[in-house]
Amino acid sequence: MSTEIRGLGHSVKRLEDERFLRGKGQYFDDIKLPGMLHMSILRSPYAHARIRSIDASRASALPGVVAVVTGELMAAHNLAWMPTLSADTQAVLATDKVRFQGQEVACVVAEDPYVAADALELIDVDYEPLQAITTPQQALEPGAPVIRDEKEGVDSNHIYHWEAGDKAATDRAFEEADRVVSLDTHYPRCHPAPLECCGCIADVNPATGKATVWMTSQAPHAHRTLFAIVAGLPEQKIRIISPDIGGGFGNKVPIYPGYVVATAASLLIGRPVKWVEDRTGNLISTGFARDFHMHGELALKGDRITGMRVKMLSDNGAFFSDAQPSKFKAGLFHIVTGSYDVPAAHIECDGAYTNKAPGGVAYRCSFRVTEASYLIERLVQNAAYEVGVDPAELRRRNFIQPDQFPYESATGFVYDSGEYEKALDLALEKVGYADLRREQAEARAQGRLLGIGLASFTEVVGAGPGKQYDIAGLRMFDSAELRIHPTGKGVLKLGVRSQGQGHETTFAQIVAEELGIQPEDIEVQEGDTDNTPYGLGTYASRSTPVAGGAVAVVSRQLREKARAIAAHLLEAAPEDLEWERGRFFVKGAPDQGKTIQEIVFAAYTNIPDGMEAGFEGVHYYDPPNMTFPFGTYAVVVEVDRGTGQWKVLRVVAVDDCGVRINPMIVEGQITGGLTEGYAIAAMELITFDEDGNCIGSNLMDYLIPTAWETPRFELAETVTPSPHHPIGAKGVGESATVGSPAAFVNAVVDALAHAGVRNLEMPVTSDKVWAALNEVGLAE
Ligand code: MCN
Ligand code: CUN
Repeated sequence: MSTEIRGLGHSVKRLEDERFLRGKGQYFDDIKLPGMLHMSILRSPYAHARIRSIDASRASALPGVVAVVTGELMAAHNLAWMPTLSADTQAVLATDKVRFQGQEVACVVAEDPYVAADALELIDVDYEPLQAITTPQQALEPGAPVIRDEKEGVDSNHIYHWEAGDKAATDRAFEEADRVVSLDTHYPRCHPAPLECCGCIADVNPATGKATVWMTSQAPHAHRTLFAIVAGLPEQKIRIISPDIGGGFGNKVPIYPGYVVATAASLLIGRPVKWVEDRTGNLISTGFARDFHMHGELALKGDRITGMRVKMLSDNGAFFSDAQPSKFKAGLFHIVTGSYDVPAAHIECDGAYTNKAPGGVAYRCSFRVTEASYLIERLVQNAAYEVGVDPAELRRRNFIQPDQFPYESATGFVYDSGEYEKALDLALEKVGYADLRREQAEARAQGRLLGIGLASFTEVVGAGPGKQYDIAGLRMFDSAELRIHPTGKGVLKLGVRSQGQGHETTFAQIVAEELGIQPEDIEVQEGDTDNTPYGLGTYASRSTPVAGGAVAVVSRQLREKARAIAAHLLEAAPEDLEWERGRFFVKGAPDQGKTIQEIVFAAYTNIPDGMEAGFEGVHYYDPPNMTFPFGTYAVVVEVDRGTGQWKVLRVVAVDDCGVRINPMIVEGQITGGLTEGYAIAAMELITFDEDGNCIGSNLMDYLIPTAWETPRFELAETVTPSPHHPIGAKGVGESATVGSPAAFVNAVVDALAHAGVRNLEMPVTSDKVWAALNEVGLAE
């Protein structure tokens, strides 16, 4: 018993990295099938235009071209439109109009990828350009051209109105307030831009009718069911394989037209069809993120927040395709009261169509928690300036207190656990807050501008519970199937799908914790729908809260079987046995025991009469609640009065995601998330000109940070277990991107706040800071 079992809390090196580091991962583009054809997509150059005609004859005549697929052909198979996860419809290939630049218009299927690309230029589309709408405000003006005029009874661009909270109580709080602090801000449109773009290989076998689709999917099982429903294919004849994925970040949750057309083309032609999206296609047409225009108000009595009011207008692009599992139109945006005990809150949300790519829920979002967290943390800082209390202190005075958990927020969430002050205090201590405030004052006296920004975020991750959260009716549970082979090593199959998060390591560690089998002895398999139990996929940091729960429960069930077998082997009563990790022994006689390996071997060779052979189990876990990770981030910046440039001096990040399975992987998640949060605050932005042309269609215009731009991060932790999760873990995959943008922006605003600056819009570029410096007379 000398080798330590590397269960929870061990920074086990990532088991999957062996193949990745050797360049031996298998991404969909590595797969080459005999007779495989290649598909390319013709995209609309216009943001809004009527299609008068499409002439594909020149393209079809190009040697090597096998087929040109148009909207008309898709319509003949009832596939020109598909349903979205937000109960809207989305064009697969345009028939009547194009509604955003980059929209899919036609596809070429050819023997060779270069021929497929060349043939695109030979497709003649006659467009009649229409006025493009590029903001939701413009979209809702009376008389604005109706983008979705194909929908019966639709005569405006308004998509939804949605409210949460108690309006009357909130109005009362504002009437009784002695101060109201407000902020208007836009969380800009940005893009997850994973290293690997999207794509698929569809292989419909003409003999068996089986459709095997390798695709970049964060949710292969749900996608299989949706394929079955949309295409009318029998579900057992669809196999979705999500192979290794080169980053998802939410970009690979939706079903894209490319997948649908490639599958239809393979079905019609009888040969495999591969579609590889290029970078521009990815940036201009696939799930973008954010684009929320927010107006927030806090009611204050003295230094206490007594009410919150939010009006939000969201830009959903041309199709309402938010891929999120709640019945709430704006996802989980109503977590906007954050870490604070806000007695009354009311939020009103409206969504509008514009001539931009659809999406909105992507990029480490927790389903709009990112926008919510940004708004409350910006507002609280401004409230501190107005009340004249230090921003850290105002937070402290308004936090939900540890004895208030489980805490029901004014908008209806029940927070599971939190110790906000502890995380704040640790961050303040690490960053040396009191000294920094002194330094800031001294620097100011010398004409230098230092800023200190805080964000004490609370997230909500881990959907289900199934009765509250579903995708197209599919309840948000998740599953684990564990099978240990006779030699005591085995396979763990999951319904989720890692895109880089390290599942092959962390989920094996949960088995190690519960059964005492080393992580190296458990192979974790995900992504193949014919080979894994049903699950809803990996997004919104739900894998650990949900699939992680399933792994713990199935392991514990097997441990009970192990007890019965051990009792048989030791000729003892099961209740007389005691468990220590990896071994059952007779109480009071520790040398009389059987290791888990001996017990598993017996499950195949020497079972008691009446017991089923084998050592395997499956569990479908429906969590009783979400988990609510939290933390405090502190950022220190210096602003250059001559240029408006700002430089990050320190970033201290305290995260609490409950019990950490693998601290190294958690730190990796936080480091990546902070990098993305910094990038969103500082440089990442997808904009459009007035004709709806996408500015940011390539990585020269859409700036993502390299190691060079990325600041250094100092990480720390507190551990407040989730009381309802089997191993006390909360999700962590999105926290840093959710929490950190406000900390960065707060820091820059803080540097200028003494001169009255209260807002800077993301991305906070030097020209915006320069303008602010000039406005308040601080420019040099
Ligand atoms: N973990 C842990 N202890 C905890 C919580 C998590 O050790 N208390 C580990 C997990 O076991 C897992 C990783 O940290 O190996 C992330 O876990 P979790 O928070 O459950 O998130 P998911 O696995 O569901 O991943 C989704 C999340 C999301 S929504 C986005 S967006 C994102 C992110 O993960 N996309 C990523 N991180 C990413 N990291 C990489 N490399 N690539 C992406 O596409
Ligand atoms: Cu919204 S990005 Mo993650 O949930 O896949």
